[in-house]
Amino acid sequence: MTETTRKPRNPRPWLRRSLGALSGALAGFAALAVAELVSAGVRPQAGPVVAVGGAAIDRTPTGVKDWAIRNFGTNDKLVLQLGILAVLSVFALALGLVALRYRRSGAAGVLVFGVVGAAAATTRPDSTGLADALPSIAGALIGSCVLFALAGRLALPGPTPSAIGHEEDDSAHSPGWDRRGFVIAATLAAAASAGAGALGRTLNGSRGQEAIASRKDVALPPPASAAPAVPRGAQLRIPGISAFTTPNSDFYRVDTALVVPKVDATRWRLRIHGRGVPRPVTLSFDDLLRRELIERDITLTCVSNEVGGPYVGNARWTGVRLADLLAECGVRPPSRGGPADQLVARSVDGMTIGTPVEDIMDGRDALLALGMNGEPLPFAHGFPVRMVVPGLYGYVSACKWIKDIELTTFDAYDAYWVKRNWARRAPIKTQSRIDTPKPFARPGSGTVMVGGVAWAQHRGIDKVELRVDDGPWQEARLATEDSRDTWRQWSFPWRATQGTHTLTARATDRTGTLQTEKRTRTVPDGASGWHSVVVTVD
Ligand SMILES: Nc1nc2c(c(=O)[nH]1)N[C@H]1C(S)=C(S)[C@@H](COP(=O)(O)O)O[C@H]1N2
Ligand SMILES: [Mo]
Repeated sequence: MTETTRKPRNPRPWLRRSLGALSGALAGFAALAVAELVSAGVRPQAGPVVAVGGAAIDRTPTGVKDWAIRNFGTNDKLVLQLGILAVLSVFALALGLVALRYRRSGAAGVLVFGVVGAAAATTRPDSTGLADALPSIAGALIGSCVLFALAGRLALPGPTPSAIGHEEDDSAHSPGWDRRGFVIAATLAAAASAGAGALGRTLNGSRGQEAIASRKDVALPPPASAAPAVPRGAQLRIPGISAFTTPNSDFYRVDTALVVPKVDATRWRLRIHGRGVPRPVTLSFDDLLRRELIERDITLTCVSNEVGGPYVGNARWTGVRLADLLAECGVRPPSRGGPADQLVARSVDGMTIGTPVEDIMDGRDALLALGMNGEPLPFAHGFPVRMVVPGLYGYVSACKWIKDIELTTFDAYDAYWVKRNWARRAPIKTQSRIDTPKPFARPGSGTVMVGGVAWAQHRGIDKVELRVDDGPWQEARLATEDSRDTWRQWSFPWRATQGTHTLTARATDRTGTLQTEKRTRTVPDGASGWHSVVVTVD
């Protein structure tokens, strides 16, 4: 009965198709694993997923980015990378199926991804050159070979003389393709990829040892101008209220870096140059340490913080007064005839952040910060040096991993976020937040302590009021002010009655300006509106 057919046998087409898809997946896995291994020899940032992810972040429309930050918070980067892997997987499976029929085209398809990864890696702003293309190219070449080899094992014997001969030798049990060969090749590919990937991971993980050692070696000298101790009354004893000083481990993190830059402080340099800089300088980390250091409590806020959101934190920063440094370089603010009104800070990862020169030089404590809460900056917060400017949102003031300061004008240059629809200038809006009770909490009736924080950096907080439902505004008790550059805690003992209630807070700053009720989105210059919390008293 089997002798009648001379067509190639393929009694289980679904199995062959599944194995085709599996071949694609294995090719993708091999490509990523080899890319990981090669990136350890180049730079971890040159890996295809990180590079494509970075390129995607830079090209994501502001609205989508804002949505991602709102919905995924600090996990937005993880979600993005998982998304890229999911897309890659779909294409890998599809290429595997293509390769069953068109072996060369399937294998060539893998190369296309190498080109995409290489293009992304070499055009990243922190790219160090063509070497950044190597991980993607090497990965794609190997992936392509894997797919070609595996698809070869799955090829049905065609009507070539050798194939016909082969077929005649075969017993009726043969699937028509090289099952044994496939299993061996697939196992080998998977094992080799896993090995390469694991090795790459380990090597990448152990990179940056010099940077880690350089951070361990930093001993911050005592500041010439220490911050006064935080007044005891600045920290209210209310459970659930934000700590006055945010511990480094709890401090919010917002940046575009998929891999936290690890900069070796001993090799770090900062260049200050540009328009109206008659005496440009290049400074080392030790140069900064030898200067007079000051220590200040400053509350940092992200422009992407929604009303009631978490992207605000207060730390004790140690650093060099940027205004003094600029003055030594001969810089004058616009109000004293200086030609540059914008200071553009550049980071090692290609971020650009533009700050008004006038604000930096108007007497406020704009810092090149080296220390955060008594230790060298954590890597995630900008080691070895970052900017901190009281009163301005982070995206226009707080460049992390800074390496270059250029004086220019707002007319001549738009920094990273400004190119993406955010405002050129962005002073922090007066805001207040209810920390406790939490939304939808169910406190018992009686006195419920309502508490939170309010901020209006560099203006200071004058008053916080609380409203229950549509009742009258009642003045909250304010904690002692630490400085007008920091947030201020507040509390209100609420005599809670049974039922569901809406608590609303609002602040007034020291200029007498009341926090506006008008709700705005975060784009272009920060969210506004009053924070409300709904609770049910049992
Ligand atoms: N190099 C670099 N610096 C950066 C950013 C960035 O993406 N890259 N983000 C800025 C933004 S938007 C904010 S709000 C602050 C956040 O600082 P933090 O992560 O230490 O809280 O860093 C600023 N500095
Ligand atoms: Mo931000």
